[in-house]
Amino acid sequence: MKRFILFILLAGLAVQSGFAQKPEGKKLQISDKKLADVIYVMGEIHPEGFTLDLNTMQLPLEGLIVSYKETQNSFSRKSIRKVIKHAREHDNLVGGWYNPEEGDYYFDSNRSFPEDSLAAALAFARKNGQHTVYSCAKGINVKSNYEQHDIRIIYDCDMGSSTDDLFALMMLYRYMDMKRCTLLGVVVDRMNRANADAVDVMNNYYGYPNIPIGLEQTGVKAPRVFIPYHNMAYARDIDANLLFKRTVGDNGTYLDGYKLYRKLLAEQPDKSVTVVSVGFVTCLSRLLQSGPDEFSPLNGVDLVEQKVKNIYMMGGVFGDSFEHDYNFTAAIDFSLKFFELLPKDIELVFSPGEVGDPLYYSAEQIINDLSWTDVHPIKWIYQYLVEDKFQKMWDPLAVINAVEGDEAIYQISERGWVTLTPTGETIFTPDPKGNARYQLPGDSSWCETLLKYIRLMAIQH
Ligand SMILES: [Ca+2]
Repeated sequence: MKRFILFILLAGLAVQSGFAQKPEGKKLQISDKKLADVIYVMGEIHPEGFTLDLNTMQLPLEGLIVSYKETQNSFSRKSIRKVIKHAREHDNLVGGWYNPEEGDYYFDSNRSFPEDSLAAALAFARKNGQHTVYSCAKGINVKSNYEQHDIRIIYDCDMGSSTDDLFALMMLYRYMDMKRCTLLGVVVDRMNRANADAVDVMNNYYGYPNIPIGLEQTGVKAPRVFIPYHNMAYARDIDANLLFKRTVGDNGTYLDGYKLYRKLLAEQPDKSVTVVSVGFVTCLSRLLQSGPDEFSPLNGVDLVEQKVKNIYMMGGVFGDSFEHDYNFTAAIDFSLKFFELLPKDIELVFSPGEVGDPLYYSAEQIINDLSWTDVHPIKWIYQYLVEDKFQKMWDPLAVINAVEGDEAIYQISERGWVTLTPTGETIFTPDPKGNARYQLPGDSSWCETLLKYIRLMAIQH
């Protein structure tokens, strides 16, 4: 019925304003009263929210939509005229949504930013006291209402094999752009200088050239490599010039991974550091086994206990899957020590493989999303090293969880304790006092939304 009413209203408008034969570039002349009727019915048809372009009377297919503060709290039909007035004086965009808790419709005047200008859209949203930015192209909301410099992250990855480590790192830079976290440092737990050099490339490419990098010196011997992109840092163009800038360069050195942990942790306030571990736990294990040094008089266990708040880990098998976890089993001796020594009051949230398994980011999508530039470290991999493949987005799920929190996006298990067996099984024992929880797999629409979110981040530049 409501759709029918809207059709009548729009048909009336079309006749009245020559909508059907609108000459290019000519704006519609619609009375505000008629327009208010249309907008109110739009609200009823799209209780989840809508945006209407008053120039074209179309719903925009692209753009990051943010509401203006001036039309905040414009609810119910009587407020629409004021909203229209503001929109006409500004961007000619009107939005609306239904608030079921208050049983009323809200309307606002909106501004649109290009889809690849998320940081600018979020800054505008904060300035205007708005909680979310809506991406028309992706159909998802991005939270915007706060800055979180106090989320201090150390990112610990096995760079140099699967590309999800790169995408997770890309997410962290984007979150930094959005002022949602502070990346204290990157620990590379897969041995080989080239893997740390790849992080140096990423730091520079994304505008954070001075984020410290540590590199595992005595970790897993010759682990399996899925995509051999470790030579990315040395890629050259046809004139033999290096493609990517670096800070550390060929002559610089990297601290041993656990040493960088010690240095960074010693500098931070107590119980303030979040570790995102998406590779082997070799550096974490060596950190826990370390003694006092030039950075801290504390031993590793005490230093971690004092400084670390929580750890988000890509790993573990808790659900229906019988496949053994890769990250823990590939470095089983280190992993067993890690589980043995980790102080019991440090919060652990696992992101099991099965949660990220359905998030396929195809090579074609990746190249397409990075079409804003010719030269890009991740794009280079898909242009020259792999063809016609996809990457499952496991690692970004730990990053998103660490930055966005435990409730907003994920379904998380009850509390319990996790123990690791010598064959690499992760055993979960429920206990309300336990320090561990794990992400539960989402349905297909959840997976789609998460992949869209990662892709929205990838197009930012
Ligand atoms: Ca990884």
